[in-house]
Amino acid sequence: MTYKFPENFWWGSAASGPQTEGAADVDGRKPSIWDHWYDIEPGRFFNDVGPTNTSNFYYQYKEDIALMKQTGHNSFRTSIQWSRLIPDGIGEVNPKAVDFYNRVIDEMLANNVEPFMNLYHFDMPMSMQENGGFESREVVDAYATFAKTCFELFGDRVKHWFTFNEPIVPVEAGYLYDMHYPNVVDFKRATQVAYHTTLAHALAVKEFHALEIPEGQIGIILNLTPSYPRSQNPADLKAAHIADLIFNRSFLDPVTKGEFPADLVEIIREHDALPEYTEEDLAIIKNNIIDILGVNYYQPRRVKAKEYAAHPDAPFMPEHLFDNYEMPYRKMNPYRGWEIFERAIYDIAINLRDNYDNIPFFISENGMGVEGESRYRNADGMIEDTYRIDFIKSHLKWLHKAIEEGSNCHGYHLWTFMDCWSWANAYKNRYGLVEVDLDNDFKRTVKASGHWYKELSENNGFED
Ligand code: BGP
Repeated sequence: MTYKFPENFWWGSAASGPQTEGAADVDGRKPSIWDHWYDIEPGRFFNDVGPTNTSNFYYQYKEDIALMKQTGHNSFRTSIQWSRLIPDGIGEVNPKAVDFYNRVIDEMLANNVEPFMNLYHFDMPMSMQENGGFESREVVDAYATFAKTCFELFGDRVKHWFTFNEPIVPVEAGYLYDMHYPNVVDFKRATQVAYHTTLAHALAVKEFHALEIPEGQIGIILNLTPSYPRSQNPADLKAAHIADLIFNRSFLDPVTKGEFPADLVEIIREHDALPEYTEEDLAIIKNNIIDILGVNYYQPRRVKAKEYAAHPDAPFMPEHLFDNYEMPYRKMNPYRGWEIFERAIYDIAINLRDNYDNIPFFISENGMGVEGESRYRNADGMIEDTYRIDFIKSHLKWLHKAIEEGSNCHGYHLWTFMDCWSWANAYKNRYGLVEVDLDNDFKRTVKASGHWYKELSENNGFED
């Protein structure tokens, strides 16, 4: 069968500044929370590999953009590092950073790779974290100023902007589950960070729309992970509904409809965790909704009713209201420990069609991280990652079906273009269309998936 996608479909990939640029301490950049955390707790990172050098994009961007073209990209997302552009978080703009991002953007445009720019990918400048991070209302304003600075500097050439990548992740990883710095475990502080992130987003949208950039669009990138109930038993359905409210609709509703779901607010109130807010700020959220949505999808969430009550002395967690559920015989990516469930991409698209006014969206991340890929190297030195090609195809089939049924999807970006540094997992799992050899001066080699991706993009689809 032939799977053809709509005209001008975006084929490309996503990455982020902190995961690819390297050059962490040159040309005026100052530390983000990642540099600081690595300094104080290097053992928290796989094989003790930190964020200082990542994949050397800062120096090799020209070669990389040529490889983007070679692998069929018509678009590519990365992020501007706040800690590079405004090293102290507020105040002076770093001219060397402006020069670097200008060169990257111009090189992409010269190669017909459209730049999609994100403004925050888990990377709070350390100076801002010291002022309270997103618990602080002042840091919210500092972020809005940073966003406005970016639109003014680069908005003449960058048309697709995103305020945050997966804003729920710093909330859950940094303020609930002890997975990211600042390793706080506190539901109330987590809701304050989530609320302030939504407000920071809305202020950036407001600044963007005020500038009236021709053909400009602004959005946010959310990891929408459907919550599937174990069964149709009302207790399981309720558990899934709660998980959906906390992990999806907490951001999806305010950014598309301007309001937080009433039953989510109720849950937060019941657990005495309402954030501090003002009516003026709620009005900013209400009046500044997005033009386009990016959807990251990796794995489904499966949920069942709670089996046992939580320990009365344990800090409150969302999981006190539901249990995660392991479906028997689920298909797994064992390296990342994530279930592979392709149909969810269709369910997300149909949910956006039916419950979110069919908002324009694209798949902004989807991908498969695999450990030890060099064992798949062939005699010519190329990694034959057929599992990655199969993974992409099987997701695209479901996306295609959703588009045929009227969902408003404009593109597909893989995570990621070249192997990159993945936070605490460092270089454990590789996701790239292009291999990066860390033992050989960051040498780049296109994988089988990279060659296949070019055909996919040229044909605007594939046969299977
Ligand atoms: C997403 C992030 C990316 C990337 C990806 C892969 O959640 O937006 O930055 O890291 O996941 O996941 P991981 O790095 O955890 O393997």
